[in-house]
Amino acid sequence: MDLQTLETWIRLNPLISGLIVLGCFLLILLVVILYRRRKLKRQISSTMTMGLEKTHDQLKIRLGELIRLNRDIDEGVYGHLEEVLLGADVGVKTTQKLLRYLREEVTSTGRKDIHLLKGYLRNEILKILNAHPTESLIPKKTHVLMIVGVNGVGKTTTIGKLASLYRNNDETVLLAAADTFRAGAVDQLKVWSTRVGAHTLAQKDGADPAAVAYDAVKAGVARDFNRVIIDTAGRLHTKINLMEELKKVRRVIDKALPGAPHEIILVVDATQGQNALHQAREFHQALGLTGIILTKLDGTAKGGIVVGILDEIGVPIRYVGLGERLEDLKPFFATEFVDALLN
Ligand SMILES: Nc1nc2c(ncn2[C@@H]2O[C@H](COP(=O)(O)OP(=O)(O)OP(=O)(O)O)[C@@H](O)[C@H]2O)c(=O)[nH]1
Ligand SMILES: [Mg+2]
Repeated sequence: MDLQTLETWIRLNPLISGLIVLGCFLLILLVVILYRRRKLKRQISSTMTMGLEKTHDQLKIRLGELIRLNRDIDEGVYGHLEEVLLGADVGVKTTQKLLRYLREEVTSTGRKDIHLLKGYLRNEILKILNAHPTESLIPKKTHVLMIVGVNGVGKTTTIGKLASLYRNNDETVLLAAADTFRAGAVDQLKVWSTRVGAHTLAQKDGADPAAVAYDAVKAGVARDFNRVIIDTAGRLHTKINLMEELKKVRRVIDKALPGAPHEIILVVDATQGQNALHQAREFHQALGLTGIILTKLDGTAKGGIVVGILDEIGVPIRYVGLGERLEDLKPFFATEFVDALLN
């Protein structure tokens, strides 16, 4: 068909040609959406896989040794597996639970082939992780997050990364420098703030942290910010009790905006192993955490701590830190985590 005939045909059949154009447009749109979704999924997976490389490699070696023995799953295998899980810092209690689940599954299926071990383990870990799902939160108009944790775990860095995620979502973000104890903490937060296009509210070093938090929340509401993120100190003068101070900050935030903070998130350093678990327990008892962020998973072969913390504390893990770059904070998805660990 030459161009002229096509023109005549289109003129005579406007409805059909319109529908064909619309169909082509929808098809292209669908292809673009699917491509972008795949790309996003791949990006998330690869950072997760890279960040968990040390734990993954360690598990691969240890489980590989076990599988090469080519025997049935028996008491000896359970014993070896216990060592492997404890070595990955899953923790005593959760390791016992995993072994119990495993025994139950092997008995109920009657299938003891050692080559099924990884698949079984995947199921049991997912059972534990899915017992405390991370529900997606609907943010409040001015959503206030209070970030807590002992010194050096990565609070301020994580706040910078979180702010970046929100900014990428076109949200306005105010960072409150309520760590007034450590010299340089305010400047560190300001650097992050500038880098990601957020705003900062700070007073001078040594100011009352609760007063900074109060002012920030009031300013956040008055200026219609979508997010207010409060950075806090991880250590105070020995005379002052950290938990009491943080409770005071929380009370004062509630006075500035009733119902806030909407999230109290604990940051823990995964390289600290069982110590991270103790911290999570202590902070949860004192403050009632709504979420946990585990940082520095890239720096440890003991990423099993994620499973132990979620199982023992029962507070959802919101994000994991997988490196020092801005894009190295990833939302936590159980299946993706287990796949990065075992595949
Ligand atoms: N490898 C790696 N390093 C991280 C990660 N998160 C934070 N860090 C590093 O941890 C160090 C401490 O981070 P900060 O954000 O200053 O920790 P903080 O909890 O605010 O420390 P204080 O303010 O002293 O209580 C920095 O060198 C960060 O770059 C991570 O996920 N992976
Ligand atoms: Mg800090």
